[in-house]
Amino acid sequence: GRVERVELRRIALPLVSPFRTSFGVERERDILLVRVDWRSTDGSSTEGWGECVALTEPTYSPEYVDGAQHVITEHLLGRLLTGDDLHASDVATRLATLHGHPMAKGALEMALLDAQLRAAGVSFGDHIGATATTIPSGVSVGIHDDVDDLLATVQRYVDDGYVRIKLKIEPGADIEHVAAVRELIGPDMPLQVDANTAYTRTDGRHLARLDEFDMLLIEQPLPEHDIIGHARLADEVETPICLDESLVSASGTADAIELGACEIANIKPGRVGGYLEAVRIHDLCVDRGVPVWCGGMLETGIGRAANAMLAALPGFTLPGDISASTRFYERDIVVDPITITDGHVTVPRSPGFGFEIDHAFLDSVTTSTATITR
Ligand code: OSB
Ligand code: MG
Repeated sequence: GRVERVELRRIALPLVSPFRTSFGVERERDILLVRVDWRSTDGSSTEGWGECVALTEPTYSPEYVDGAQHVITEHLLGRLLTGDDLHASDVATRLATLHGHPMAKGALEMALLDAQLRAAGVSFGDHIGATATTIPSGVSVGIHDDVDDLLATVQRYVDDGYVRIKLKIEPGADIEHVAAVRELIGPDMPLQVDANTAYTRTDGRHLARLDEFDMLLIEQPLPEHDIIGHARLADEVETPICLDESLVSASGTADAIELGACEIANIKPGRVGGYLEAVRIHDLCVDRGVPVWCGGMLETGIGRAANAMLAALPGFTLPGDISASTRFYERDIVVDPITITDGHVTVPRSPGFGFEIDHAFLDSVTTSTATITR
């Protein structure tokens, strides 16, 4: 089959409340969506959608949404709009001589996968052998200046039914915040923290003070390239060290595990170049006995549905950051947004990534549309 037409759509979705991490504050999500029209060899045409998880600024990783759109338009698409036999599983290989840009590449692969799986009438979950029908839902809680405000926010999420709390932390907003939240939620509720690279190698003793709060993991305490630093921290701190930003490929993940830097893995498809590489990382982590969970990037219903299918693989033994769409957005661009019931998300089952676009609402939040035809 071949890609006949690609639409790059930018949308703006206001967040229900500001989301603060150690790298900045998000108030509105500026998202790039990719729509492909894929024509199979039998002549039928199917539309597929991908979501690029790049943020507005290069704060989480080097990618940012304008840059992603530029590299897709000027460098990536040309390599996909040629020939008559393009399959989603070829996208990474076709783009391999272009360095970096995993989020941009992943969005293209996702759109193609969605189209081809819809054409075949197969869900992505079935395609990869995912088995769970529901998955436990965790929530990522931004940094709050005021501990009482933080406790009020956490209490709301507990009341909503979330089964695991993840607190964003940074130096100055860590030990006291974790202690207060642990006290609020009690000893049995799963709790973890995410530093988004805010600490340094010399913070081992400080971070070891978190051990008494019996948390699942500490996510990405050190800068992304500091694998050895994370390995040393894993020796100094009892709480398992989990990597997010550091893991950008399957081979790099295998190396980080071998070096003792990655006791738990956060898998984010966009960060690693797409859902197919995400499955490979899942498989190698299962092979090495490393628990995995699915991270999030404030996705719309497109990415949320896809993440839910991925997280239904058997190696995803820890609750992920797949919360209800209403955690971030008043209204979603899909017809049947992700919700939580008894703390769980129902895994979509329909073909492709299992969402349906709410076209009228999508149009109303669209800020620009560009079309590329071959
Ligand atoms: O580090 O996991 C992260 C959001 C944007 C960028 C990085 C991260 C996050 C989150 C939110 O923690 C996860 C979500 O989508 O719920
Ligand atoms: Mg993280």
